[in-house]
Amino acid sequence: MSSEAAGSTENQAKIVRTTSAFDCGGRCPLRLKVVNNEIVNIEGDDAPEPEQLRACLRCRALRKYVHHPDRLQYPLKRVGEKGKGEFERISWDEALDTIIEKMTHVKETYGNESIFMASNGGYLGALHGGGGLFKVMSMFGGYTTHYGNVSSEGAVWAVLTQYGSVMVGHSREDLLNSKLIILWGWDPARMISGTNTMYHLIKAKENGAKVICIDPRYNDSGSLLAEQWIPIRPGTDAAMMAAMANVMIKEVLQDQPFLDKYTVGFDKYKDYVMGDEDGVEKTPAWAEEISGVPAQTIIDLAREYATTKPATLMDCQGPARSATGEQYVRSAMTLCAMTGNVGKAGGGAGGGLMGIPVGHMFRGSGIPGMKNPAEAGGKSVRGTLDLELRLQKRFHTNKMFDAILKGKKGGYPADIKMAWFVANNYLNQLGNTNKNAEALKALDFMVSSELFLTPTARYADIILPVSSVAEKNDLTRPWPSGPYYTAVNKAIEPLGECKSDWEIACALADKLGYTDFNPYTESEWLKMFVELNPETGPQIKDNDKFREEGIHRVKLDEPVVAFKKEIEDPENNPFSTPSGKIEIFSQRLADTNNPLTPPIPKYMSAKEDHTDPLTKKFPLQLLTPHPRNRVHSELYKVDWLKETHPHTVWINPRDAEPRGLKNDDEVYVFNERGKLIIPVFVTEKIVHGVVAIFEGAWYDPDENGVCRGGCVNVLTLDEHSGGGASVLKTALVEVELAKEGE
Ligand SMILES: Nc1nc2c(c(=O)[nH]1)N[C@H]1C(S)=C(S)[C@@H](COP(=O)(O)OP(=O)(O)OC[C@H]3O[C@@H](n4cnc5c(=O)[nH]c(N)nc54)[C@H](O)[C@@H]3O)O[C@H]1N2
Ligand SMILES: Nc1nc2c(c(=O)[nH]1)N[C@H]1C(S)=C(S)[C@@H](COP(=O)(O)OP(=O)(O)OC[C@H]3O[C@@H](n4cnc5c(=O)[nH]c(N)nc54)[C@H](O)[C@@H]3O)O[C@H]1N2
Ligand SMILES: [Mo]
Repeated sequence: MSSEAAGSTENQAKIVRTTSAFDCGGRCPLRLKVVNNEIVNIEGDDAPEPEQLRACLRCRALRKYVHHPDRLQYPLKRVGEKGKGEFERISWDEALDTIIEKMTHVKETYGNESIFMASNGGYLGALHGGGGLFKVMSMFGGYTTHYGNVSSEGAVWAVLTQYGSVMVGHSREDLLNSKLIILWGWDPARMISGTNTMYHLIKAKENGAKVICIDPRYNDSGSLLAEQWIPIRPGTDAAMMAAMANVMIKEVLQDQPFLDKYTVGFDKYKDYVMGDEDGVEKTPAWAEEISGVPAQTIIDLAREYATTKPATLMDCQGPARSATGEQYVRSAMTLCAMTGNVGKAGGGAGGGLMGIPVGHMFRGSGIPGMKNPAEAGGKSVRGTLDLELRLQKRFHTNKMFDAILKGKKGGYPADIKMAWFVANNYLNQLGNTNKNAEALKALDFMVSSELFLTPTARYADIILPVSSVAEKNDLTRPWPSGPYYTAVNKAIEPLGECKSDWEIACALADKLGYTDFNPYTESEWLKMFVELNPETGPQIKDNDKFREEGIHRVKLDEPVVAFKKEIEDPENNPFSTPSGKIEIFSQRLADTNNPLTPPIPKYMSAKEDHTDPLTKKFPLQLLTPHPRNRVHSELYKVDWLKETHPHTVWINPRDAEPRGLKNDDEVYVFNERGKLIIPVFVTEKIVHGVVAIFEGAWYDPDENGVCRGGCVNVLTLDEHSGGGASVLKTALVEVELAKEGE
């Protein structure tokens, strides 16, 4: 722990240099001022430009989260109906004994596969996160879990198809080398995407780069940086991209030598784009009809992108979290190759993930894991693009509640009796929340490890209170770009009887008699993680200094450029695909013969997009962006943050007027899955035919089933795309004025 004396008038005041561990797009270095076990003030990084990593509004409000009066401080058992929120304090012994009794009963009666473990990114530390608990459960004989990164599976699947690698990003200072930056469904002013990203985007703009924003919403980054906003109908990007390819091919603007040397299958994409494959040429006029983007705008952008070198097309994960999301990412990567921008400084490979292989290693470098015995057997999933193989022992993440409800009869690999939710609020955060609530009611036994009584935790039989990031020492990681490493330093003693997930795992292991579960102290573990990690080991020579400062900045000799060596020296550095090249056509996909995952990228329509006949009943497409003032549903309780960004539904005046809606009216937003009530924000910042509600507001159903909290997932689908993306951005809704008295 780091502490500096801070003046004699404030008794025992200390400054702790640390960071957060949220599942956020950044990682802010913080200085917490602590008096009498209370954080009284927060300041950000004090490094000079250009290294300074300026803290965001969420981290600046951290003390209101840590010390929130609603923080859970003691183990609880449910005494009322599921979901009603009536709980009674119990001891840790009673809580853990009850859990062990139920685990043992399920194991003996139904088998280990009937225990479901759900974990996500609520806490991204290396030691104190949920990993330890998963190890205990493996030692206990195993469990069923879920597959598919809820954030980015569409993008992950797409990059593995085309590049064979997830490291598709450039370090952010390379933006200064770009002449044209296309923000295609990417809004880093809000979702951050690396704490230093906006700084470098602003510098790039000052440096003369032109910035263009393509998004159904005039988003925060677009309004700050862009010279042009191109509004687009959701789910139609692959059509616009195919039309851009059409223009480039017709005007011979593509970088043919690059395509010949580094890619396979461009001819097949060309056949699709020129209409030789299916008789439909993918012209700008064709794409205008689908996407709503004027043909001339598409032509102009195609010419500009093909002739301005170097240029970077920054696609992201959001539009990929949709019914055909991987097609958007694959099409974007194809344009990056057609313009010869892959592997070049100031260029970009697309691929939506933006990670660089620096500052990446602390998550998952934690406790040595153990194979889950309940997943033994089955066909190998290594290197496969066939989702079915990945789901032979697991549930798809966005299907976990359907699987709990339907079990083996519904075609899932297990019948679940008991579930443990660790560091997630999935009832609220996955598609189709009303159905999710039914699934939680159907469980025989449920545990939640939480800091707050979240909508998910309200259904638990036992709740275990978890310490916050200010109450432990750990290592965390910047998300996704670095280049730096961060240490979490303990600022205050745990509130009440809170324990970290790791401490809970140790206590459980102890009661189960696994005596060798935790052979090291906290500081030994953390030191080992740094030393044994092949990346940090050689970098961080002085662990004490690193912990004291809470950060180690990596000095790069030159900006990191994805696939630089593959492009500069292809003979010695093939791409990690079967062909060793960028696979615009994928034989692996051709072999799976799945119409949802064609071997070349294509525009495809989908259920609940703008072409669905259901639009007659529910005519508006629903966007669900990530909230500026929260991390998903975390920080929801913090009043300071609530004030910065009132929860509303965005609607275009052309859609508001015929419905008789004006600003601040309370409206219902609904479809066949659910209904919520929310004030309306009438704005031209969203395209006609589309509405937006930020995800993460807490589910709060009234007696009529109307969600008073405005949780957008009462409206979304619990489905996945062909490549495994959670379909959280494709849904149709209607909006109407809420009736008086309701
Ligand atoms: N403040 C804040 N930052 C966060 C998070 C948070 O909750 N709050 N969450 C973090 C996490 S876990 C993740 S995964 C990332 C997510 O980051 P993203 O996935 O990038 O974020 P989203 O808000 O889902 O979507 C980005 C943008 O895509 C636009 N969009 C939606 N559909 C389409 C489409 O069909 N076409 C086009 N062109 N654009 C479309 C949206 O309007 C939005 O502006 O953010 C991280 N950062
Ligand atoms: N409609 C729609 N839905 C979405 C998205 C979208 O774009 N649209 N985005 C999706 C994405 S990208 C993501 S990543 C998911 C996020 O889904 P979740 O991970 O379920 O969302 P969070 O709200 O971050 O929930 C994290 C929970 O962990 C708790 N927590 C914090 N620290 C700890 C800890 O140390 N231990 C334990 N046990 N708990 C802790 C917090 O209190 C919080 O309740 O949401 C998805 N949901
Ligand atoms: Mo995410």
